[in-house]
Amino acid sequence: MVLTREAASPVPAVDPAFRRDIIEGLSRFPKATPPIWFYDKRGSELFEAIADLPEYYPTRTETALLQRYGPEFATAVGPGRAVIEFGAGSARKTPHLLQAIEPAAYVPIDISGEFLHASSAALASVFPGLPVLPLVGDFNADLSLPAGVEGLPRLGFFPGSTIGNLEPAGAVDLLRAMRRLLGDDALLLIGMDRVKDPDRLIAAYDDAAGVTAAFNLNLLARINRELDGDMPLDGFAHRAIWNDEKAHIEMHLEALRPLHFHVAGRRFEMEAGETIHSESSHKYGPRDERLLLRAGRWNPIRQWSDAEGLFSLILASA
Ligand code: AVJ
Repeated sequence: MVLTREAASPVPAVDPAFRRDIIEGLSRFPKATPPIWFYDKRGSELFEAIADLPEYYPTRTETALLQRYGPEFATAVGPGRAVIEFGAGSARKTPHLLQAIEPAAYVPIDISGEFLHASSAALASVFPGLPVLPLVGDFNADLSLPAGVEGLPRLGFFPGSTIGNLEPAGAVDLLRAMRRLLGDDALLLIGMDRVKDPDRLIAAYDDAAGVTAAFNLNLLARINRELDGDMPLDGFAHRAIWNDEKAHIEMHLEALRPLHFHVAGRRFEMEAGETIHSESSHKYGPRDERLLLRAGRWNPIRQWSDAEGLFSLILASA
């Protein structure tokens, strides 16, 4: 029945988890929504544009590390592993890793199916002999790996400091779930963004061109479109603040005047200055990174960083 409806309609069905998370998040005080919902098609495109911004150092720094240390990964990891990438998105960094290590299969996992299938096809054409087995889903929920990787030793690849979106307790839970999913002989290569000068951090999340603001505000456009909302986009402003105590950047959508709006048939009100906390991005120091991994049941074995110490790649074993 669901299949018939989807085939007949060009509009994709609304994810019930999206509705639930947004209604719940707008109903609580302070208002807060999970960052996974940024990534509709437009949101994924805007994130790609963020990655190219002069102020947004993480993508460029991590890509340079992947390019530069390929031979060291190859030695540490060995050939013949199934590479499982969590939150693959456009998978722009992946070719550097795949080129270096001679993998036996590649499984990109992402919540945005449209994006995932396009990037998987592109990658498969660059690596003709490599089985590419994309998996659409939320890696924070329970997943099972495709049959094609059974019996292969795994390398989890979790770049981009995506782990930083989770509160420490959630990050530990996710690392443990990855450990269970990947098995006893697994390795994990994970990118983490370092604690640094707050001005540098704030600039990365509040760029001069306003791309991060557009990314944040796109959540409201998605809510209006998919949840029959009337949130006034001109009633909100993007804010990025550094919370030093929690060592994370916070993104908020701040009401510029008293607002009332509807989402999925419900009415909400906001005072001027009240915010929707839309994302936290945690930053880790060198010892924090290792402690987090060990709490998640992984043993850090190697670590690579740039000369300025902006970003870190860590290899850990199960
Ligand atoms: C994709 C979660 C790593 O936290 O830096 C970028 C998302 N948000 N600019 C990050 C993001 C605003 C990004 N991660």
